[in-house]
Amino acid sequence: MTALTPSQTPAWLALEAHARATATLHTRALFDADPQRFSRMHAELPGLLFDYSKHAVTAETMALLQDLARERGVPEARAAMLRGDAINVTEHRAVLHTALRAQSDTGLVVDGQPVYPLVQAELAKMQALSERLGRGELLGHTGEPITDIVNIGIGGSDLGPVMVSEALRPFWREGLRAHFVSNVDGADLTGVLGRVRAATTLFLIASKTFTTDETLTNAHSARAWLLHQLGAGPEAVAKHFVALSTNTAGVVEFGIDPANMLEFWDWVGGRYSLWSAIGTSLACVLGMEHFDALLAGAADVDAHFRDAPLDQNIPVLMALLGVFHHNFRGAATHAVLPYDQHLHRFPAYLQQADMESNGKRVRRSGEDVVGYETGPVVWGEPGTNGQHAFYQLLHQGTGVVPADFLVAARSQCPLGRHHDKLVANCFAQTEALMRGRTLAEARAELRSSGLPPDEVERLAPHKVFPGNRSTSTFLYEQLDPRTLGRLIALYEHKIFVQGVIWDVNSYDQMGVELGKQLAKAILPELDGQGEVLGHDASTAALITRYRDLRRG
Ligand code: G6Q
Repeated sequence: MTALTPSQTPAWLALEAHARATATLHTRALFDADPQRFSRMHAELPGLLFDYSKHAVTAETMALLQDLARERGVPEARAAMLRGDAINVTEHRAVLHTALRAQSDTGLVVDGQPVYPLVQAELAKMQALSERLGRGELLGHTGEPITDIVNIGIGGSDLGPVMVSEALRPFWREGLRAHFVSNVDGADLTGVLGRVRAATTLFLIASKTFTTDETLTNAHSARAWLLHQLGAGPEAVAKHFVALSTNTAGVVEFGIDPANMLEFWDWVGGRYSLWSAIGTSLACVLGMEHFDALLAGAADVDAHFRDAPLDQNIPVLMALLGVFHHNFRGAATHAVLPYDQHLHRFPAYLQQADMESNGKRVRRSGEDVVGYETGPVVWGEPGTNGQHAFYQLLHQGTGVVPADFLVAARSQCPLGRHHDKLVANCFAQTEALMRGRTLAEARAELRSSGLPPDEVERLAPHKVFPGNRSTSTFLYEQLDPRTLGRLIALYEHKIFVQGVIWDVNSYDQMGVELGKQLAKAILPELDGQGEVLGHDASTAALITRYRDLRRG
Protein backbone atom coordinates (compact mmCIF):
# COMPACT_ATOMS: atom_id res chain seq x y z
CA MET A 1 0.00 0.00 0.00
CA THR A 2 1.22 3.48 -0.80
CA ALA A 3 2.90 5.48 1.99
CA LEU A 4 1.26 8.69 0.84
CA THR A 5 -1.66 10.12 2.77
CA PRO A 6 -4.74 9.08 0.77
CA SER A 7 -5.52 12.70 -0.04
CA GLN A 8 -2.03 13.19 -1.50
CA THR A 9 -2.19 10.32 -3.95
CA PRO A 10 -2.26 11.23 -7.65
CA ALA A 11 -5.73 9.72 -8.07
CA TRP A 12 -7.14 11.74 -5.16
CA LEU A 13 -5.69 14.95 -6.56
CA ALA A 14 -7.00 14.08 -10.01
CA LEU A 15 -10.45 13.48 -8.51
CA GLU A 16 -10.35 16.89 -6.81
CA ALA A 17 -9.58 18.56 -10.12
CA HIS A 18 -12.20 16.45 -11.88
CA ALA A 19 -14.84 17.30 -9.27
CA ARG A 20 -14.17 21.01 -9.79
CA ALA A 21 -14.29 20.67 -13.57
CA THR A 22 -17.58 18.73 -13.51
CA ALA A 23 -19.30 20.70 -10.73
CA THR A 24 -22.01 22.01 -13.03
CA LEU A 25 -22.68 18.82 -14.97
CA HIS A 26 -26.27 17.65 -14.58
CA THR A 27 -27.20 13.98 -14.69
CA ARG A 28 -30.30 14.79 -16.71
CA ALA A 29 -28.05 16.16 -19.44
CA LEU A 30 -25.80 13.10 -19.17
CA PHE A 31 -28.80 10.84 -19.78
CA ASP A 32 -29.98 13.00 -22.68
CA ALA A 33 -26.53 12.87 -24.26
CA ASP A 34 -26.01 9.15 -23.80
CA PRO A 35 -28.91 6.74 -24.34
CA GLN A 36 -26.56 3.88 -23.38
CA ARG A 37 -25.85 5.34 -19.95
CA PHE A 38 -27.84 2.69 -18.06
CA SER A 39 -26.26 -0.20 -19.96
CA ARG A 40 -22.81 1.08 -19.09
CA MET A 41 -23.60 1.98 -15.50
CA HIS A 42 -25.08 -1.04 -13.85
CA ALA A 43 -23.78 -4.31 -12.50
CA GLU A 44 -25.51 -7.56 -11.70
CA LEU A 45 -25.54 -10.62 -9.55
CA PRO A 46 -27.96 -13.43 -10.37
CA GLY A 47 -31.38 -12.04 -9.42
CA LEU A 48 -30.03 -8.65 -8.32
CA LEU A 49 -29.51 -5.50 -10.36
CA PHE A 50 -27.39 -2.61 -9.11
CA ASP A 51 -28.17 0.53 -11.10
CA TYR A 52 -25.82 3.44 -10.46
CA SER A 53 -26.52 5.37 -13.64
CA LYS A 54 -28.46 8.01 -11.72
CA HIS A 55 -25.33 9.17 -9.89
CA ALA A 56 -23.93 12.53 -10.86
CA VAL A 57 -20.78 10.94 -12.25
CA THR A 58 -19.27 10.34 -15.66
CA ALA A 59 -17.25 7.48 -17.10
CA GLU A 60 -14.17 9.54 -16.27
CA THR A 61 -15.25 9.87 -12.64
CA MET A 62 -15.56 6.11 -12.41
CA ALA A 63 -12.18 5.55 -14.05
CA LEU A 64 -10.50 7.98 -11.65
CA LEU A 65 -12.20 6.32 -8.69
CA GLN A 66 -10.90 2.96 -9.84
CA ASP A 67 -7.43 4.48 -10.06
CA LEU A 68 -7.89 5.58 -6.46
CA ALA A 69 -8.92 2.06 -5.44
CA ARG A 70 -5.79 0.66 -7.06
CA GLU A 71 -3.52 3.33 -5.62
CA ARG A 72 -4.93 2.69 -2.17
CA GLY A 73 -4.25 -1.02 -2.61
CA VAL A 74 -7.83 -2.24 -2.45
CA PRO A 75 -7.14 -5.53 -4.32
CA GLU A 76 -4.18 -6.32 -2.04
CA ALA A 77 -6.13 -5.40 1.10
CA ARG A 78 -9.03 -7.57 -0.04
CA ALA A 79 -6.67 -10.53 -0.49
CA ALA A 80 -5.17 -9.89 2.94
CA MET A 81 -8.59 -9.91 4.60
CA LEU A 82 -9.74 -13.05 2.82
CA ARG A 83 -6.58 -15.01 3.67
CA GLY A 84 -6.87 -14.14 7.36
CA ASP A 85 -4.11 -11.57 7.86
CA ALA A 86 -4.44 -9.62 11.09
CA ILE A 87 -5.90 -6.57 9.36
CA ASN A 88 -7.55 -5.41 12.60
CA VAL A 89 -4.24 -3.84 13.49
CA THR A 90 -5.13 -2.35 16.87
CA GLU A 91 -6.43 -5.65 18.21
CA HIS A 92 -4.02 -7.88 16.23
CA ARG A 93 -6.91 -9.89 14.87
CA ALA A 94 -7.93 -11.42 11.59
CA VAL A 95 -11.29 -10.32 10.20
CA LEU A 96 -12.97 -13.42 8.91
CA HIS A 97 -16.73 -13.09 8.78
CA THR A 98 -16.33 -14.41 5.22
CA ALA A 99 -15.07 -17.72 6.67
CA LEU A 100 -18.35 -18.12 8.56
CA ARG A 101 -20.22 -18.53 5.30
CA ALA A 102 -17.59 -20.40 3.25
CA GLN A 103 -19.34 -23.10 1.24
CA SER A 104 -16.31 -25.39 1.19
CA ASP A 105 -12.96 -25.82 2.92
CA THR A 106 -10.36 -23.54 1.40
CA GLY A 107 -7.72 -24.66 3.87
CA LEU A 108 -7.80 -21.42 5.84
CA VAL A 109 -5.88 -21.64 9.12
CA VAL A 110 -5.96 -18.93 11.81
CA ASP A 111 -3.92 -19.02 15.03
CA GLY A 112 -2.85 -22.52 14.05
CA GLN A 113 -6.43 -23.77 13.79
CA PRO A 114 -8.14 -24.86 10.58
CA VAL A 115 -11.15 -22.57 10.39
CA TYR A 116 -13.63 -24.51 8.27
CA PRO A 117 -14.03 -27.49 10.64
CA LEU A 118 -14.45 -25.12 13.59
CA VAL A 119 -17.22 -23.24 11.83
CA GLN A 120 -18.93 -26.39 10.63
CA ALA A 121 -18.94 -27.86 14.14
CA GLU A 122 -20.77 -24.82 15.53
CA LEU A 123 -23.18 -24.80 12.60
CA ALA A 124 -23.92 -28.44 13.37
CA LYS A 125 -24.75 -27.49 16.96
CA MET A 126 -27.03 -24.71 15.73
CA GLN A 127 -28.71 -27.14 13.41
CA ALA A 128 -29.23 -29.71 16.17
CA LEU A 129 -30.81 -27.07 18.43
CA SER A 130 -32.94 -25.73 15.61
CA GLU A 131 -34.16 -29.18 14.61
CA ARG A 132 -35.05 -30.22 18.15
CA LEU A 133 -37.04 -27.00 18.44
CA GLY A 134 -38.74 -27.55 15.13
CA ARG A 135 -39.80 -31.05 16.11
CA GLY A 136 -41.11 -29.81 19.46
CA GLU A 137 -38.48 -31.90 21.24
CA LEU A 138 -36.77 -29.09 23.08
CA LEU A 139 -38.51 -29.15 26.43
CA GLY A 140 -38.44 -26.65 29.25
CA HIS A 141 -38.12 -27.40 32.95
CA THR A 142 -41.77 -28.40 33.26
CA GLY A 143 -41.65 -30.68 30.21
CA GLU A 144 -43.52 -28.35 27.88
CA PRO A 145 -42.02 -27.73 24.43
CA ILE A 146 -40.21 -24.44 23.88
CA THR A 147 -42.16 -22.06 21.65
CA ASP A 148 -40.49 -18.68 22.25
CA ILE A 149 -36.87 -17.63 21.81
CA VAL A 150 -35.69 -14.49 23.59
CA ASN A 151 -32.32 -13.22 22.36
CA ILE A 152 -30.68 -10.99 24.94
CA GLY A 153 -27.77 -9.05 23.46
CA ILE A 154 -26.88 -5.56 22.34
CA GLY A 155 -25.12 -3.85 19.44
CA GLY A 156 -23.60 -6.46 17.16
CA SER A 157 -25.18 -9.20 19.27
CA ASP A 158 -28.65 -7.82 18.60
CA LEU A 159 -28.97 -5.61 15.52
CA GLY A 160 -28.14 -8.28 12.93
CA PRO A 161 -30.47 -10.95 14.32
CA VAL A 162 -33.28 -8.40 14.83
CA MET A 163 -32.92 -7.00 11.33
CA VAL A 164 -32.83 -10.42 9.66
CA SER A 165 -35.69 -11.85 11.69
CA GLU A 166 -37.84 -8.87 10.75
CA ALA A 167 -36.78 -9.01 7.11
CA LEU A 168 -37.67 -12.68 6.87
CA ARG A 169 -40.88 -12.74 8.88
CA PRO A 170 -42.77 -14.70 6.22
CA PHE A 171 -40.15 -17.44 6.62
CA TRP A 172 -40.70 -17.90 10.37
CA ARG A 173 -41.59 -21.44 11.35
CA GLU A 174 -45.09 -22.04 12.47
CA GLY A 175 -45.55 -22.12 16.21
CA LEU A 176 -42.21 -20.48 17.01
CA ARG A 177 -41.60 -16.85 17.86
CA ALA A 178 -38.43 -14.81 18.32
CA HIS A 179 -38.11 -11.81 20.63
CA PHE A 180 -35.18 -9.48 21.22
CA VAL A 181 -34.11 -7.59 24.29
CA SER A 182 -31.20 -5.18 24.09
CA ASN A 183 -31.74 -2.01 26.08
CA VAL A 184 -30.82 -1.87 29.76
CA ASP A 185 -33.97 0.24 30.13
CA GLY A 186 -36.17 -2.18 32.06
CA ALA A 187 -39.01 -1.37 29.68
CA ASP A 188 -37.40 -3.54 27.03
CA LEU A 189 -37.16 -6.75 29.07
CA THR A 190 -40.46 -6.10 30.83
CA GLY A 191 -42.21 -5.71 27.48
CA VAL A 192 -40.90 -9.01 26.16
CA LEU A 193 -41.48 -10.94 29.38
CA GLY A 194 -45.08 -9.77 29.25
CA ARG A 195 -45.50 -11.61 25.96
CA VAL A 196 -43.97 -15.00 26.83
CA ARG A 197 -44.55 -17.85 29.29
CA ALA A 198 -41.58 -18.95 31.37
CA ALA A 199 -42.30 -22.66 30.89
CA THR A 200 -42.03 -22.42 27.10
CA THR A 201 -39.28 -19.80 26.71
CA LEU A 202 -35.63 -20.27 25.83
CA PHE A 203 -33.27 -17.35 26.50
CA LEU A 204 -30.25 -16.97 24.24
CA ILE A 205 -27.66 -14.82 25.96
CA ALA A 206 -25.73 -13.37 23.04
CA SER A 207 -22.49 -11.68 24.01
CA LYS A 208 -19.13 -12.07 22.37
CA THR A 209 -17.29 -10.94 25.50
CA PHE A 210 -19.91 -12.00 28.07
CA THR A 211 -18.92 -8.89 30.01
CA THR A 212 -21.33 -6.34 28.50
CA ASP A 213 -23.17 -4.74 31.39
CA GLU A 214 -26.51 -4.21 29.65
CA THR A 215 -26.67 -7.82 28.47
CA LEU A 216 -25.62 -9.32 31.77
CA THR A 217 -28.07 -7.10 33.66
CA ASN A 218 -30.91 -8.20 31.38
CA ALA A 219 -29.78 -11.83 31.56
CA HIS A 220 -29.70 -11.80 35.39
CA SER A 221 -33.15 -10.23 35.53
CA ALA A 222 -34.48 -12.75 33.01
CA ARG A 223 -33.10 -15.60 35.07
CA ALA A 224 -34.63 -14.25 38.28
CA TRP A 225 -37.98 -13.88 36.50
CA LEU A 226 -37.82 -17.40 35.09
CA LEU A 227 -37.00 -19.07 38.39
CA HIS A 228 -39.67 -17.04 40.16
CA GLN A 229 -42.30 -17.86 37.54
CA LEU A 230 -41.48 -21.55 37.59
CA GLY A 231 -41.01 -21.66 41.35
CA ALA A 232 -37.81 -23.53 40.56
CA GLY A 233 -34.20 -23.51 41.69
CA PRO A 234 -31.06 -22.97 39.58
CA GLU A 235 -31.44 -26.45 38.07
CA ALA A 236 -34.09 -24.94 35.74
CA VAL A 237 -31.48 -22.67 34.13
CA ALA A 238 -30.02 -25.50 32.05
CA LYS A 239 -33.32 -26.00 30.21
CA HIS A 240 -33.96 -22.34 29.52
CA PHE A 241 -30.62 -20.61 28.95
CA VAL A 242 -28.15 -20.97 26.10
CA ALA A 243 -25.05 -18.78 25.73
CA LEU A 244 -23.65 -17.49 22.43
CA SER A 245 -20.15 -16.30 23.16
CA THR A 246 -16.40 -16.49 22.80
CA ASN A 247 -15.89 -16.41 26.58
CA THR A 248 -16.40 -19.82 28.17
CA ALA A 249 -15.22 -18.67 31.62
CA GLY A 250 -17.73 -15.80 31.60
CA VAL A 251 -20.52 -18.14 30.55
CA VAL A 252 -19.70 -20.56 33.38
CA GLU A 253 -19.52 -17.73 35.89
CA PHE A 254 -23.02 -16.63 34.89
CA GLY A 255 -24.22 -20.16 35.58
CA ILE A 256 -24.68 -21.58 32.10
CA ASP A 257 -23.24 -25.02 31.48
CA PRO A 258 -20.65 -24.88 28.63
CA ALA A 259 -22.63 -27.76 27.10
CA ASN A 260 -25.31 -25.12 26.49
CA MET A 261 -22.93 -22.75 24.76
CA LEU A 262 -22.46 -22.04 21.08
CA GLU A 263 -19.10 -20.63 20.39
CA PHE A 264 -17.46 -18.19 18.05
CA TRP A 265 -14.06 -16.60 17.88
CA ASP A 266 -12.27 -13.30 18.27
CA TRP A 267 -11.73 -13.05 14.51
CA VAL A 268 -15.46 -12.40 14.20
CA GLY A 269 -16.23 -8.72 14.83
CA GLY A 270 -19.41 -8.02 16.79
CA ARG A 271 -21.12 -6.11 13.97
CA TYR A 272 -20.12 -8.84 11.52
CA SER A 273 -21.29 -11.70 13.73
CA LEU A 274 -24.81 -12.51 12.62
CA TRP A 275 -23.35 -15.33 10.50
CA SER A 276 -21.86 -16.98 13.59
CA ALA A 277 -23.43 -18.44 16.73
CA ILE A 278 -24.90 -14.96 17.23
CA GLY A 279 -27.35 -15.98 14.49
CA THR A 280 -28.72 -18.87 16.57
CA SER A 281 -32.05 -17.09 17.14
CA LEU A 282 -32.36 -16.96 13.34
CA ALA A 283 -31.52 -20.63 12.86
CA CYS A 284 -34.20 -21.35 15.47
CA VAL A 285 -37.01 -19.16 14.21
CA LEU A 286 -36.35 -19.54 10.46
CA GLY A 287 -35.10 -23.10 10.43
CA MET A 288 -31.58 -24.15 9.48
CA GLU A 289 -32.30 -24.37 5.76
CA HIS A 290 -33.10 -20.66 5.66
CA PHE A 291 -30.10 -19.76 7.80
CA ASP A 292 -27.96 -21.80 5.40
CA ALA A 293 -29.48 -19.90 2.46
CA LEU A 294 -28.61 -16.62 4.16
CA LEU A 295 -25.00 -17.81 4.48
CA ALA A 296 -25.00 -18.98 0.87
CA GLY A 297 -26.20 -15.56 -0.30
CA ALA A 298 -23.37 -13.86 1.55
CA ALA A 299 -20.93 -16.40 0.09
CA ASP A 300 -22.19 -15.52 -3.42
CA VAL A 301 -21.17 -11.94 -2.76
CA ASP A 302 -17.84 -12.93 -1.20
CA ALA A 303 -16.99 -14.72 -4.45
CA HIS A 304 -18.17 -11.76 -6.52
CA PHE A 305 -16.17 -9.34 -4.36
CA ARG A 306 -13.08 -11.54 -4.68
CA ASP A 307 -13.32 -12.19 -8.41
CA ALA A 308 -15.21 -9.45 -10.26
CA PRO A 309 -13.11 -6.76 -11.94
CA LEU A 310 -13.19 -3.46 -10.06
CA ASP A 311 -15.43 -1.79 -12.64
CA GLN A 312 -18.06 -4.54 -12.29
CA ASN A 313 -17.58 -5.20 -8.61
CA ILE A 314 -20.73 -4.04 -6.84
CA PRO A 315 -19.32 -3.44 -3.34
CA VAL A 316 -16.32 -1.67 -4.86
CA LEU A 317 -18.62 0.51 -6.96
CA MET A 318 -20.81 1.27 -3.94
CA ALA A 319 -17.74 2.25 -1.94
CA LEU A 320 -16.23 4.41 -4.68
CA LEU A 321 -19.45 6.29 -5.33
CA GLY A 322 -19.72 6.99 -1.62
CA VAL A 323 -16.14 8.23 -1.51
CA PHE A 324 -16.85 10.54 -4.44
CA HIS A 325 -19.87 12.08 -2.77
CA HIS A 326 -18.37 12.34 0.70
CA ASN A 327 -14.87 13.46 -0.18
CA PHE A 328 -15.35 15.36 -3.40
CA ARG A 329 -18.96 16.58 -3.36
CA GLY A 330 -19.41 17.42 0.31
CA ALA A 331 -22.08 14.89 1.27
CA ALA A 332 -22.10 14.32 5.03
CA THR A 333 -24.76 11.65 5.22
CA HIS A 334 -25.91 8.62 3.29
CA ALA A 335 -29.55 7.51 3.18
CA VAL A 336 -30.66 3.89 2.93
CA LEU A 337 -34.26 3.73 1.77
CA PRO A 338 -35.72 0.25 1.48
CA TYR A 339 -39.02 0.06 -0.35
CA ASP A 340 -39.60 -3.05 1.66
CA GLN A 341 -41.44 -2.80 4.96
CA HIS A 342 -39.75 -5.91 6.29
CA LEU A 343 -36.39 -4.17 5.87
CA HIS A 344 -37.41 -1.53 8.37
CA ARG A 345 -34.44 -2.31 10.62
CA PHE A 346 -31.96 -2.47 7.74
CA PRO A 347 -30.92 1.21 8.00
CA ALA A 348 -30.38 0.82 11.76
CA TYR A 349 -28.33 -2.30 11.16
CA LEU A 350 -26.20 -0.53 8.56
CA GLN A 351 -25.85 2.46 10.83
CA GLN A 352 -23.89 0.30 13.22
CA ALA A 353 -22.04 -1.63 10.54
CA ASP A 354 -20.91 1.53 8.78
CA MET A 355 -20.59 4.15 11.51
CA GLU A 356 -18.88 1.90 14.04
CA SER A 357 -16.52 0.66 11.34
CA ASN A 358 -15.57 3.86 9.55
CA GLY A 359 -16.46 6.58 12.05
CA LYS A 360 -12.75 7.02 12.74
CA ARG A 361 -10.28 9.89 12.52
CA VAL A 362 -6.89 8.29 13.16
CA ARG A 363 -5.09 6.49 10.38
CA ARG A 364 -4.38 2.78 10.68
CA SER A 365 -0.78 3.34 11.65
CA GLY A 366 -1.88 5.73 14.42
CA GLU A 367 0.68 8.20 13.13
CA ASP A 368 -1.76 11.00 12.31
CA VAL A 369 -5.31 12.19 12.09
CA VAL A 370 -6.94 12.08 8.68
CA GLY A 371 -7.40 15.38 6.90
CA TYR A 372 -10.54 14.38 5.02
CA GLU A 373 -14.03 13.04 5.67
CA THR A 374 -14.35 9.39 6.61
CA GLY A 375 -17.55 7.48 7.42
CA PRO A 376 -20.77 9.38 6.78
CA VAL A 377 -23.84 9.45 8.97
CA VAL A 378 -25.99 6.58 7.71
CA TRP A 379 -29.73 6.83 8.18
CA GLY A 380 -33.02 5.92 6.58
CA GLU A 381 -36.55 4.63 6.83
CA PRO A 382 -38.64 2.49 4.54
CA GLY A 383 -40.45 3.97 1.58
CA THR A 384 -43.08 5.07 0.99
CA ASN A 385 -43.32 6.40 4.57
CA GLY A 386 -40.19 8.51 4.22
CA GLN A 387 -41.70 10.26 1.21
CA HIS A 388 -44.22 11.87 3.52
CA ALA A 389 -41.57 12.93 5.98
CA PHE A 390 -37.97 13.76 5.13
CA TYR A 391 -37.87 13.44 1.33
CA GLN A 392 -38.64 17.16 1.13
CA LEU A 393 -35.06 17.80 2.21
CA LEU A 394 -33.70 15.20 -0.20
CA HIS A 395 -35.40 16.98 -3.10
CA GLN A 396 -35.12 20.64 -2.21
CA GLY A 397 -32.76 20.95 0.76
CA THR A 398 -29.39 22.63 0.49
CA GLY A 399 -27.29 19.55 1.27
CA VAL A 400 -26.37 16.62 -0.92
CA VAL A 401 -27.65 13.27 0.35
CA PRO A 402 -26.72 10.30 -1.81
CA ALA A 403 -29.25 7.53 -1.27
CA ASP A 404 -29.71 3.80 -1.85
CA PHE A 405 -33.14 2.61 -2.94
CA LEU A 406 -33.87 -1.09 -2.45
CA VAL A 407 -36.88 -2.85 -3.89
CA ALA A 408 -38.07 -6.37 -4.75
CA ALA A 409 -39.77 -7.36 -7.98
CA ARG A 410 -42.04 -9.77 -6.09
CA SER A 411 -43.61 -8.90 -2.78
CA GLN A 412 -43.28 -11.11 0.27
CA CYS A 413 -46.93 -10.26 0.92
CA PRO A 414 -48.78 -9.84 -2.38
CA LEU A 415 -51.95 -7.81 -1.95
CA GLY A 416 -53.91 -6.36 -4.87
CA ARG A 417 -51.98 -3.55 -6.57
CA HIS A 418 -49.99 -2.63 -3.43
CA HIS A 419 -46.67 -3.84 -4.72
CA ASP A 420 -46.87 -2.13 -8.10
CA LYS A 421 -47.73 1.09 -6.31
CA LEU A 422 -44.75 0.65 -3.99
CA VAL A 423 -42.41 0.05 -6.93
CA ALA A 424 -43.85 2.94 -8.93
CA ASN A 425 -43.11 5.25 -6.01
CA CYS A 426 -39.57 3.94 -5.68
CA PHE A 427 -38.77 4.46 -9.36
CA ALA A 428 -40.54 7.83 -9.40
CA GLN A 429 -38.45 9.12 -6.51
CA THR A 430 -35.12 8.23 -8.06
CA GLU A 431 -36.25 9.74 -11.35
CA ALA A 432 -37.40 12.94 -9.67
CA LEU A 433 -34.24 13.20 -7.60
CA MET A 434 -32.17 12.84 -10.74
CA ARG A 435 -34.19 14.99 -13.16
CA GLY A 436 -35.49 17.67 -10.85
CA ARG A 437 -37.79 20.34 -12.24
CA THR A 438 -36.51 23.50 -13.91
CA LEU A 439 -38.00 26.95 -13.47
CA ALA A 440 -39.40 26.79 -17.00
CA GLU A 441 -41.05 23.45 -16.25
CA ALA A 442 -42.44 24.75 -12.98
CA ARG A 443 -43.93 27.78 -14.74
CA ALA A 444 -45.41 25.67 -17.51
CA GLU A 445 -47.02 23.30 -15.03
CA LEU A 446 -48.50 26.17 -13.01
CA ARG A 447 -49.77 27.88 -16.13
CA SER A 448 -51.42 24.71 -17.35
CA SER A 449 -53.27 24.46 -14.04
CA GLY A 450 -54.93 27.77 -14.90
CA LEU A 451 -53.21 30.06 -12.40
CA PRO A 452 -52.97 33.78 -13.20
CA PRO A 453 -49.49 34.95 -14.32
CA ASP A 454 -48.60 36.74 -11.07
CA GLU A 455 -49.40 33.61 -9.07
CA VAL A 456 -47.33 31.54 -11.50
CA GLU A 457 -44.34 33.82 -10.91
CA ARG A 458 -44.85 33.86 -7.16
CA LEU A 459 -45.01 30.08 -6.83
CA ALA A 460 -42.63 28.91 -9.55
CA PRO A 461 -39.36 29.31 -7.60
CA HIS A 462 -40.77 27.16 -4.80
CA LYS A 463 -41.62 24.45 -7.29
CA VAL A 464 -38.08 24.18 -8.66
CA PHE A 465 -36.22 20.95 -7.86
CA PRO A 466 -32.51 21.16 -8.58
CA GLY A 467 -32.28 17.44 -9.37
CA ASN A 468 -28.85 15.93 -9.95
CA ARG A 469 -29.28 14.09 -6.65
CA SER A 470 -27.43 10.81 -6.79
CA THR A 471 -29.11 7.51 -6.07
CA SER A 472 -28.37 3.82 -6.49
CA THR A 473 -31.19 1.35 -7.04
CA PHE A 474 -30.99 -2.27 -5.94
CA LEU A 475 -33.71 -4.26 -7.69
CA TYR A 476 -33.93 -7.92 -6.67
CA GLU A 477 -36.37 -10.74 -7.35
CA GLN A 478 -37.68 -11.23 -3.85
CA LEU A 479 -36.51 -10.64 -0.31
CA ASP A 480 -35.70 -14.24 0.54
CA PRO A 481 -32.88 -15.52 2.78
CA ARG A 482 -30.38 -15.82 -0.06
CA THR A 483 -31.08 -12.33 -1.38
CA LEU A 484 -30.88 -10.84 2.09
CA GLY A 485 -27.53 -12.56 2.65
CA ARG A 486 -26.33 -10.98 -0.57
CA LEU A 487 -27.52 -7.51 0.35
CA ILE A 488 -25.88 -7.57 3.76
CA ALA A 489 -22.57 -8.84 2.39
CA LEU A 490 -22.58 -6.16 -0.32
CA TYR A 491 -22.67 -3.49 2.37
CA GLU A 492 -20.08 -5.27 4.52
CA HIS A 493 -17.60 -5.24 1.65
CA LYS A 494 -18.46 -1.69 0.69
CA ILE A 495 -17.56 -0.65 4.25
CA PHE A 496 -14.30 -2.59 3.99
CA VAL A 497 -13.30 -0.89 0.73
CA GLN A 498 -14.06 2.56 2.10
CA GLY A 499 -12.00 1.82 5.20
CA VAL A 500 -9.06 0.89 2.98
CA ILE A 501 -9.42 4.06 0.94
CA TRP A 502 -9.69 6.24 4.04
CA ASP A 503 -6.89 4.30 5.77
CA VAL A 504 -8.81 3.68 8.99
CA ASN A 505 -9.11 0.43 10.91
CA SER A 506 -12.72 -0.54 10.26
CA TYR A 507 -12.60 -3.38 12.78
CA ASP A 508 -12.12 -1.85 16.21
CA GLN A 509 -14.59 0.30 18.17
CA MET A 510 -12.61 2.26 20.71
CA GLY A 511 -15.23 5.00 20.44
CA VAL A 512 -17.73 3.05 22.52
CA GLU A 513 -15.36 2.54 25.44
CA LEU A 514 -15.16 5.95 27.15
CA GLY A 515 -18.89 6.26 27.83
CA LYS A 516 -18.93 2.71 29.27
CA GLN A 517 -16.10 3.56 31.68
CA LEU A 518 -17.77 6.75 32.87
CA ALA A 519 -21.12 5.01 33.35
CA LYS A 520 -19.40 2.53 35.67
CA ALA A 521 -18.02 5.41 37.72
CA ILE A 522 -21.34 7.26 37.91
CA LEU A 523 -23.55 4.30 38.88
CA PRO A 524 -22.45 4.12 42.54
CA GLU A 525 -22.64 7.91 42.81
CA LEU A 526 -26.35 7.81 42.05
CA ASP A 527 -26.86 6.17 45.43
CA GLY A 528 -24.47 8.51 47.26
CA GLN A 529 -25.57 11.22 49.65
CA GLY A 530 -22.94 13.92 49.82
CA GLU A 531 -21.45 16.34 47.38
CA VAL A 532 -20.70 14.95 43.92
CA LEU A 533 -16.99 15.33 43.28
CA GLY A 534 -14.76 14.73 40.30
CA HIS A 535 -17.20 15.77 37.57
CA ASP A 536 -17.84 18.89 35.58
CA ALA A 537 -20.54 21.19 36.97
CA SER A 538 -23.20 19.96 34.55
CA THR A 539 -22.70 16.27 35.27
CA ALA A 540 -22.48 16.90 39.03
CA ALA A 541 -25.72 18.94 38.94
CA LEU A 542 -27.50 16.24 36.92
CA ILE A 543 -26.47 13.54 39.40
CA THR A 544 -27.62 15.65 42.35
CA ARG A 545 -30.94 16.56 40.68
CA TYR A 546 -31.54 12.92 39.77
CA ARG A 547 -31.09 11.88 43.39
CA ASP A 548 -33.59 14.58 44.46
CA LEU A 549 -36.17 13.78 41.78
CA ARG A 550 -35.95 10.05 42.38
CA ARG A 551 -36.88 10.58 46.00
CA GLY A 552 -40.08 12.16 44.70
C1 G6Q B 1 -19.76 -4.40 17.43
C2 G6Q B 1 -19.42 -3.82 18.70
C3 G6Q B 1 -20.52 -3.77 19.72
C4 G6Q B 1 -20.78 -5.10 20.41
C5 G6Q B 1 -21.65 -4.85 21.62
C6 G6Q B 1 -21.97 -6.12 22.36
O1 G6Q B 1 -18.97 -4.56 16.54
O2 G6Q B 1 -18.29 -4.44 19.19
O3 G6Q B 1 -21.73 -3.31 19.19
O4 G6Q B 1 -21.37 -6.01 19.53
O5 G6Q B 1 -21.01 -3.94 22.48
O6 G6Q B 1 -20.81 -6.76 22.76
P1 G6Q B 1 -20.84 -8.23 23.27
O7 G6Q B 1 -21.30 -9.11 22.18
O8 G6Q B 1 -19.45 -8.54 23.71
O9 G6Q B 1 -21.82 -8.27 24.43
